[in-house]
Amino acid sequence: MKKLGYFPLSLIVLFLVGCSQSPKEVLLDSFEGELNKETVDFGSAEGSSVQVFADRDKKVCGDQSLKIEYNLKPTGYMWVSRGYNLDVKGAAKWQVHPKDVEWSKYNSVSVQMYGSNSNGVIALDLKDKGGEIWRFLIDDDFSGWKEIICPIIEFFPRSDWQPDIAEKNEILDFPLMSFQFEPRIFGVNEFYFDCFKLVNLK
Ligand SMILES: [Ca+2]
Repeated sequence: MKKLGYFPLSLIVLFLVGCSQSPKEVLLDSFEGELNKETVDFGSAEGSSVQVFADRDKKVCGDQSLKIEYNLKPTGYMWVSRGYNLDVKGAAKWQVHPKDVEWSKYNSVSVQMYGSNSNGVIALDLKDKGGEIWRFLIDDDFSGWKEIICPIIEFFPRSDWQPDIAEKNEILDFPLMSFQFEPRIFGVNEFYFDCFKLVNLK
């Protein structure tokens, strides 16, 4: 009889382990290692320019952050992307592969941004499973590091441009495959980003 008593207990333990909660957040990209044209997908319209660097002085997660230096003309555009299915295959450097993320457990994206208090905006885009691009606008109204939390529900499909091959269904299809930053502040400027995470805001 005594031995039988252990059986339900072990079942309870198994049940508790099986129901253990997902991590509160998932660090997708800390921008560690080499950051260059082999590991970051970036570029600009003709006449504008953008460069990327690893910055070891300004950082929040790990040893370095992603520094973006650019010169944006009023008619120009740029992008700085990391993730999967991009033209630059080496930009697939997330710390977790998209297919291994429990996307339904998280409702927001979080990124550390080093602001320049320009009162302009930086677009943060997510590219979904079908290649459709979803946008969130970050106000650059602060100086120094700040955690920007972007509820996924507040991203909207870009109406100004989508890739030709995108499945433009206006449904955010998981898994997300890449993200990109596009400062919309003209002239010469620089920004730093670090700690690109998935989080769950209550
Ligand atoms: Ca980092």
